[in-house]
Amino acid sequence: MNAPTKTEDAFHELIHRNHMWGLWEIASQMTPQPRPEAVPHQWKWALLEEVARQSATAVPVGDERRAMQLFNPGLNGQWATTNTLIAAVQVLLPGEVARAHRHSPAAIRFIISGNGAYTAVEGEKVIMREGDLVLTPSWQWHDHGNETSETVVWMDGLDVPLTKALNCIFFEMHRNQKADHGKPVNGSKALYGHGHLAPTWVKERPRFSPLMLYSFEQTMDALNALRSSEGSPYDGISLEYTNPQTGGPVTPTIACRVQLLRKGEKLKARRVTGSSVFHVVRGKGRTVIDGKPFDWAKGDIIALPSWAPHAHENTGAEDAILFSISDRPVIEALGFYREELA
Ligand code: GTQ
Ligand code: FE2
Repeated sequence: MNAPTKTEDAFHELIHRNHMWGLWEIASQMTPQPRPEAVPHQWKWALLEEVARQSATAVPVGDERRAMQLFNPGLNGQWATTNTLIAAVQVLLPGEVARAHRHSPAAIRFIISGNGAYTAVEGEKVIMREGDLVLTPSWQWHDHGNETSETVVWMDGLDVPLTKALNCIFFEMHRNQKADHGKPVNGSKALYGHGHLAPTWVKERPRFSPLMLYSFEQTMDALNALRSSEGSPYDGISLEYTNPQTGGPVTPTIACRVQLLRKGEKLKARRVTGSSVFHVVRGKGRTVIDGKPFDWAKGDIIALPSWAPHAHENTGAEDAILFSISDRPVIEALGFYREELA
């Protein structure tokens, strides 16, 4: 589709030999609409769980984390779940520590199973529980540790493909296994985790949310409080995790959402610019993407490319809850956001 058709007369040979192409040869790349190479794809929990289980004995936690990176089948072996985002499933066994490091790509974690392990972010030990969202914004030192007796599994989400495309990848290993954990445990939640009430004496305004832990308890309280509202006909009761100082997205590049699809709820189809990755927190349902049904259940992870028409439906006997990450902050900042109702 994107390969130029070579017209090899003397003139075209001259320009090609000298690293030039005529616009007339490549104009088909200026497509009327986005044509992502990434495809809609689903990783079922039965598979992810089996891989997570086998990974525990197959690979140690060395300097690199035991994180299975989900490669989009349409992206030819690139480190990418969508064109801009990577999702992974990470496993940390009792007693393990994943070495401290920092990188320019931002990361988020959504805890799938296991309670009480920690990610230390720039000196703050953040205790992770099932359903929590934990941030590791750009260039923040972080190490993970599991001082509990149960294995912990979480989904990572990072903007690695975007950062790579911009040629802005930086990475640094810490000289120590653990960075210093000098700040109070869950300190950012104590300071910033009060919804619409933010401390006035704090003068720093980082580019990312200063709150590192968004607890599942608060998420469920909000979803339950709103469960009898109408919500969005496209997204149901859909809530964005926000920066408590600004009300904006949690990081400049990655937005996080959680949405409740009530029993029997069938949402309307739509497409938007920008890509996302969904993770099923609870319940059963079906998302039709580009006309293809994806039946999902707890633990599944689904890649949704830009501009693909999609419609969610709860097909189970209970509430369904979806967590998702997207590149929407970038799309909006650049003026590229569009939506089209199907
Ligand atoms: O846990 O810090 O899936 O640095 C990829 C890169 C996880 C992490 C990933 C990372 C991490
Ligand atoms: Fe990392």
